[in-house]
Amino acid sequence: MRALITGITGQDGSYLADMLLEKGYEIIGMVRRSSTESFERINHIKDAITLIQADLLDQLSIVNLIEEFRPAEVYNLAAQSFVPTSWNQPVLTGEFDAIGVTRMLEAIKLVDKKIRFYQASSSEMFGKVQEVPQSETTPFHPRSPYGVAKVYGHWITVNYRESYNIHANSGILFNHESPRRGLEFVTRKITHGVARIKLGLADQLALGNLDAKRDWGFAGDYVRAMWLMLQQDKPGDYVIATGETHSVEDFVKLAFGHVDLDYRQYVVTDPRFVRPAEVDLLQGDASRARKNLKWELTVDFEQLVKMMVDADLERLATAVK
Ligand code: NAP
Ligand code: F7E
Repeated sequence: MRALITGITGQDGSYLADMLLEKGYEIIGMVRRSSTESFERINHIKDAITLIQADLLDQLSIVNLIEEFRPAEVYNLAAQSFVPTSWNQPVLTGEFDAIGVTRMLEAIKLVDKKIRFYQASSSEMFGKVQEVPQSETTPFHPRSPYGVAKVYGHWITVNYRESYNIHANSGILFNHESPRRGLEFVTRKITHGVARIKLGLADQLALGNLDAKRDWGFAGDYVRAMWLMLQQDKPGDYVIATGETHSVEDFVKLAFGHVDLDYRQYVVTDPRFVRPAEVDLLQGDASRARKNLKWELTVDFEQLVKMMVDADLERLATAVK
């Protein structure tokens, strides 16, 4: 089996590549051209995979890539994925996260409609939530240009499934984290901050809204759900979530507590990290995935927080030696 992964240098792409390699897949990774290559998350597997340059903005580069390698499965994980950036670069976010999905689907339609497709949709589509918990039938009300673009990506995936009978799947994934999470996202910002404070490298951590609630899971569990969707006879839409919700403050408390520190002595709030429109509460209902995909979690909230703090402590301790 051959799989194409866009966004292979990102958090999810790297975990998905690890898992598919273990299953014996041949992996083609799509990377965009950059003057400095940063393959930190896939350095450990780079000799086992094939990296090819193409870009979500360039239709022909995607068609050529799919035509040359004829993958059986395409996982479209590439995106501008940081919500605050989407207010500063709304047009580019739309190009990548909305129209980019159409470019991927058009390439599949042109080359081979039998190729199975996974689209990385997001709980940010629920935004100002219309019900709690959120499931596949909950109406969308996105609160950022990122969320709006992802709604387009979701519906164009559904549309190519219905119009051309393509095995096109939309995974509506709630927040998922890991030691490979980008440093700007709140979980990693916290665990990296905790490690720096514990090692005496910093004495403060500036955050935005501590009251926001998220349904946080482990990225390794979530990439397994992506693969499971593409193994089903029928394509579909699936919410992937833990079903639990916790505030940013809960995460902070647990992370500092893990290294015996009282967060109230270190955390300050900074209006620069507050968003123009917030998503206050996310909590997913993954019953369909558990039933149809037999998908299960292996890491709970507390284990996730501790895993991330320990990994940052180890990384920083090695770096300062
Ligand atoms: P990430 O770490 O930010 O990775 C994003 C990836 O997209 C990187 O490999 C990046 O490449 C690539 N990329 C961005 N623009 C591109 C372009 N124009 N052409 C080609 N590649 C491009 O994101 P992630 O957390 O792994 O998330 C993976 C996907 O799931 C994203 O679509 C995200 O929106 C979605 N999602 C994430 C979560 C979550 O909680 N993590 C939840 C729901 C949905 P560079 O290395 O070159 O920047
Ligand atoms: O923010 C609050 C912030 O940036 C979570 C992406 O993977 O998940 C992610 O989007 C919450 C928000 O993730 C800071 O206001 C407080 O309420 O970690 P985040 P996100 O915006 O939920 C979804 C599912 C995706 O699809 C996205 O691609 O934390 N918060 N203080 C802060 N957030 C950040 N980043 N920094 C702070 O200092």
